[in-house]
Amino acid sequence: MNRLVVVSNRVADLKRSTQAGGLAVGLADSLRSRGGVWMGWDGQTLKYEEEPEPRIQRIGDVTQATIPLTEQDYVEYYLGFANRVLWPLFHYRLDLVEYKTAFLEGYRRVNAKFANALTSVLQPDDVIWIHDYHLIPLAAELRQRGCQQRIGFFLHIPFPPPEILAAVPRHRWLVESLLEFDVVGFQTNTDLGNLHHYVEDHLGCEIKSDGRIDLGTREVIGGCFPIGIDVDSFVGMAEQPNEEVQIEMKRREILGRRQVIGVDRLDYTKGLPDRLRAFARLLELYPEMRKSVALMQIATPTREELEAYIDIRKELEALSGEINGRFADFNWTPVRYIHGTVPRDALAALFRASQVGFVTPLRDGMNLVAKEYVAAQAMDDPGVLVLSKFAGAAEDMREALIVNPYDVDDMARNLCRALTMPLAERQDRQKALMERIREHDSAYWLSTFMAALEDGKTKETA
Ligand code: GDG
Repeated sequence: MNRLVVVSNRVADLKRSTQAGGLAVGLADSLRSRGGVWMGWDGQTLKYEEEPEPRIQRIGDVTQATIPLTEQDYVEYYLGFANRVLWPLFHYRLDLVEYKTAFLEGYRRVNAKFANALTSVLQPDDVIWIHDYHLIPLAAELRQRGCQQRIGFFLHIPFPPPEILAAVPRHRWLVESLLEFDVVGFQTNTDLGNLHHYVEDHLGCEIKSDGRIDLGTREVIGGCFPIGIDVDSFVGMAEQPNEEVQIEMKRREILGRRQVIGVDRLDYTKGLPDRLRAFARLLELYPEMRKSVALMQIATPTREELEAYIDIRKELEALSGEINGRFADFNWTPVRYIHGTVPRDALAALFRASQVGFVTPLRDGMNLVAKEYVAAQAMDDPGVLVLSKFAGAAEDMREALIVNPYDVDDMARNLCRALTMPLAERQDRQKALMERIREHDSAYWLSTFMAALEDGKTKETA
């Protein structure tokens, strides 16, 4: 087996249990199982003239190699091109894109730094797996430095249709950079289809029947590799007694109250304002639900330096206050809005103690929370997943109640359906969903991507 070298913007803290964010969670599960090297930015900004050598640290079977960035890199590459251009663009939010040439320059500069650092760590038989939108030009940078190893790329977020992508300057350069990889992986068939449409329409390339993109001189494997979770480990966590959550659950049982739960990074793509409005609409449309159900929304702080994130935070605080002001009673608070981070085992216990998992992003690559909610349920008395049709997870998790996250009434009706669903139907849906998340778990994600990267095998040729 070749040594696996993973590269992503940040490396996860493998010793911490409060790590939020899908890439960190998904990759940590996979790398722990296979071992290898993980390279990324260490989160620090320093002043330096000469690029420092990567810092090497060994944790179990994983060697982490990290580099610092400068303040200018942070502003132009991370806050700028990655999070003011690519993140909104790839989530179909052209209204939030703020393109600047300096951002693009910062993006290219940091990718060159990553390539320099990586070159010092690489061995001839390594396979390299690069992650996410921060590092699209990295394969081209590595090839310029003589790197001959196989290089794969996985996009954790959606890939937009050509009509949206073509609105940003240098879109052709971006896609051509993507095609420098040997394998380009997406979460869903929709995302893969969007790349295929772009290369056909804008580059005139042919797409082969197995999804390979024919560039004339070489072929690129384009594939769909839905990310998953380590199901058994999450089931184990959810089954562990968590005293604080259990006391809280007993109190709710005595009062005959159910809980709807939402857990997200506080991001404008996650559809949080309309989720809260949908919960308020439930209380309006079905007054019998008042005092018998509450919404717990955990919104984990993220990218707090950006205006769009400050705005969404303010909007949510105002909305939850407004809903509570309107509906709360002296002994019932309809919305519990938590702006903070919860340990992973407590999260698992909270999912298990909640009768509905409410996952309504406006657009999401996959959404691991949907899979975690299902993994956490008790099979004899499971809760119900209400899931946005615009989450990548909806392509596979068809037994969830699928909703339109822009339609507040549709979400309210489905919440009511979830809260009143008979036990037998809940069990049937849970069984089917559990089978699906077990089939497409983190080990499957790793092995199918590796088969494509190491052996050139795709689903069609495997
Ligand atoms: C990106 C894509 C794709 C959240 N709050 C806490 C916490 N979390 C954990 C969740 C889950 C992860 O963070 C979030 O993952 P998601 O997949 O839901 O979303 P993104 O962070 O946007 O991830 C996404 C993913 O990458 C993987 O490819 O699915 O579409 O956007 O694991 O449980 N964990 C803890 N405390 C919190 O407060 N411990």
